[in-house]
Amino acid sequence: MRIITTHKNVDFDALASMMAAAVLYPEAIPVMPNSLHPNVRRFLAVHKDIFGSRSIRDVDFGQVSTMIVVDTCRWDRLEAVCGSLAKQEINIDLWDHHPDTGDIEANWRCHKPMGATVTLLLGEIQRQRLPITPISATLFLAGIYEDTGSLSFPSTKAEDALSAGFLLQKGADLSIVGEYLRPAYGKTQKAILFKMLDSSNSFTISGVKASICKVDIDGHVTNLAVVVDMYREIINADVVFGIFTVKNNGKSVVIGRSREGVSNIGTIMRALGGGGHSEAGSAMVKSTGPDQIEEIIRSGIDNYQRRDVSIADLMSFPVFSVPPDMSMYHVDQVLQERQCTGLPVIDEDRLVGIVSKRDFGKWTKDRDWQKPVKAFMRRDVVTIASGDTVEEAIRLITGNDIGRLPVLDKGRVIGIVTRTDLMHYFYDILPS
Ligand SMILES: [Mn+2]
Repeated sequence: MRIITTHKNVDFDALASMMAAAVLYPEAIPVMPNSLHPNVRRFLAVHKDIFGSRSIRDVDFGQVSTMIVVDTCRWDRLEAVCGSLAKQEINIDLWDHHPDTGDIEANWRCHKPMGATVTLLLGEIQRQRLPITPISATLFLAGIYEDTGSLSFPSTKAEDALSAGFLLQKGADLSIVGEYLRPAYGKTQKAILFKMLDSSNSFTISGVKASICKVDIDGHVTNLAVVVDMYREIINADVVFGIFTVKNNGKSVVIGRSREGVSNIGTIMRALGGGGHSEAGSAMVKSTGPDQIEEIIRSGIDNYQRRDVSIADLMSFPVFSVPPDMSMYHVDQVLQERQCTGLPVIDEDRLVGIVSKRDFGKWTKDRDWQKPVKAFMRRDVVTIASGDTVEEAIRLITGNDIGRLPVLDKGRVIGIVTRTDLMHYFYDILPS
């Protein structure tokens, strides 16, 4: 078995490098360390299905023949269980940009000073002309931006900037990159924050503590979203909006932030021609003045109903299910036919378990294929009610590390919500 792994407390460069390595070594399995940087955890809560990986707990290290190590060159930066490999006769490929030589003795290495490790891997991906998707390009760009401070750190190399250009050509989405990285906060941003605090205007609508700030700005200002985040933290409101109007052309950038489950910023921003999700969103408004924008926002907060988008709007149906006595061989066929990674197990309208591709890894003997699915399914199924919120679904999927939630209505399964459905919601491509 060939595995790809990286350092503990996985950051965006580490995650991006693992996934870029997966492009270069298609037969190797990315293995995720247990500890993740909070930004990466938040990113994977939504993108886990796209960037598939195996948890380090599920790897039999005795079976590893090759390990591709990215973004570190030291054993003590890997999860402790990888240490057993140090004594085994295995082949190691290493990709790293850290200046020290480290103690991992690789059979082959690409180890050079570079702003980000993923830049090294992207060099090879470009050389081999391997295809990458816009979503991968977005992750790779987040890796470069994180480790180079958006190409501003002195460690940045020309290759990092060229790779960033290449990724933008490949469709990398800067708004997603910005959403997940903690961006820079400089003098201009600080001045705007002070203006917001000066003109702070808080009020309560339908029990929600809200604040809308109208601020004039001189021209394009980056990272206004960070300013709005900080403003919300300082004044401790549930919902805040910044309306930033450019003095010479009258255009406004509108940015909204909300505490979880309090409002739906995305709906309000769509009314202004922008977009977003329940907790964050933005719009660029051309022909409406700041006072009128404020009116639209106020009525949007007022109209908000917590069940605006419910699980019933997101779920997939009809639900394909299997009976508990079906053999694993047939279950596997159904999974392949339906092109899904898991199925509920239903016995006469009653949900009795759930089976996922993961469960197929539990046995090694061939005769297990003939055993019924009930011998392998998970019985403690986490479910959600059709009227529940998207936030609740995200909490359940992330908290339980599961890929799908059967949706129940009066005890019957009426749909299923997968991590992919949630991702569509995040990217604002709700089925209408
Ligand atoms: Mn790095």
